Parts: sequence; structure tokens; C-alpha cells
Amino acid sequence: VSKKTIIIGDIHGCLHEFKDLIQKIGPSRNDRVVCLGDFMDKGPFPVDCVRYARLQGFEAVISNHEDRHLRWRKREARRIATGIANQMRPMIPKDLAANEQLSDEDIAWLSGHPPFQRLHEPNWIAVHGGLLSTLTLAEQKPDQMMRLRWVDEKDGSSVPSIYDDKKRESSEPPEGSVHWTELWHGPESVVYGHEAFSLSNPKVTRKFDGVECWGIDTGVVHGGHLTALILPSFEVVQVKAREVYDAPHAPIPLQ
Ligand SMILES: [Mn+2]
Repeated sequence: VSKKTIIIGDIHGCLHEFKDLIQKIGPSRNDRVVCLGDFMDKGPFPVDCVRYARLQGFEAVISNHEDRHLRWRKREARRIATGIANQMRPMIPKDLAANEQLSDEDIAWLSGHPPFQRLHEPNWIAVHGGLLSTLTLAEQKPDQMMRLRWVDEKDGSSVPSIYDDKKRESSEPPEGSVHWTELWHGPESVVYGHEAFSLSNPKVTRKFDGVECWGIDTGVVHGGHLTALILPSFEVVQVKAREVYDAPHAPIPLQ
């Protein structure tokens, strides 16, 4: 059996669906499993998802949610050691409890995740957020790779998301901006997460010269699906959410 690369979208604490998906795929020992990050927050079993992936020997890319937990842990350690205040926006109690439950092994594992992974197909990579079309892969900044959604439709520069008065992120592109995949022209094809466009279907953007972008966050935590893309076959395997664990900021299309 030839070696497969199994890429898994944003999990957000949905441990049952995570395990169901792995069971449904049944990876062999030689297969690679690459998670797109956002194991944590929103859903019911964030720490268990991290630990399960770590103990299974899965790989991952760093994402905004895990980055927040790593920074929080560092700043709390510094506060306790030196008295310097932790200036980050306070975590809600559920996230704080999860942060405290992360073991040193969990933290070390999460800290080791790169901003992108090559997927062993020529020119295919995995990243949590996105890539700026104005830069080569080597020039991209980790912080942007884990957070990027919108880019200026004219010059391709990063555009911050819009937040409402409750600090919730809008799923609409800010005026004059488009999703980064609209401008990305390769040479790398990209599998990414971070933004659910549908509760069922991966968002596939096909560019010229065979360059493709696959958005495989299908909102499992919002009652959608957990999606895996398997390379090189391009088989898509999904598990439906057992329940709606978290309301999305704005409605996400079912299809
Ligand atoms: Mn994210």
C-alpha cells in the first residue's frame, strides 16, 4: 500500500468526531496525518484533542488558537516569576481551564509545530490561515500564515477582519478585499483551514497551471463536518458533528 498524506481540518475540541474520522480512514503506520491546527477552544474537549493527536504521532501546523494558548502560558510563567503583568486579553474561564490542563509535554509538542508543512506531493503545502500572493513561500511571516483571511483586491496586502462591538469576527470580507485564495497564484498548491465557508463542502479554488487551494474547515464545532483530504488520491472523508457545540459568528451555508 502506497503512503498517503491525510490532512485534517479545524477540530476545535470535537474529540468524538476526531476519533471517528481517524477510525473511518484507518491510517496505516506509514501514512502521514497532518492536522491544520485549531485543536482548541470553542468545543467540548480541547486538551484531549491535543493529547490524542500528540500520542498518535500526528503532525500539525501552528494556528491562531494554539498560538494564543502558548503565549498565554509564557506570560503567566513570567508573571509568576517576575511580577510583570500578563497584558493579553483575559481568557474566558473555559479556555483558561483548558490552558491550565495542558501538560508540559502538550506545550512542547504544540511549540514545535511549524507555520507550514510540505505535503510530499510536488508543491503542495498545508497552512492554517493563508498566504500573501505578494510574497514567496520563504518570505511569508508565521503570524500571517496562521491568521490571514482577507487581502486588498488591488495590492494584495493583508486586510484585518472586521469585529463587532462584542469583538466577534465577521465572516464577510471587508470592503475592497477578497479572500487570499482569490489572489494566490502558486507555485504552491495549498490546503488550509481557519475559515468555514460551508458546513458540508470543502472550498476548492482552482487556479491556472494546476495550482489549487483547498479550504477544509467545514465547521464541525458549529454542527458541520470534520473533513480530511487524502493525498495523492484527493479522496475527501468526513464525519458529521454529533451536535452543535458553538454558534458561529455569522450563519455558515449548509452546502
Ligand atoms: Mn483559526
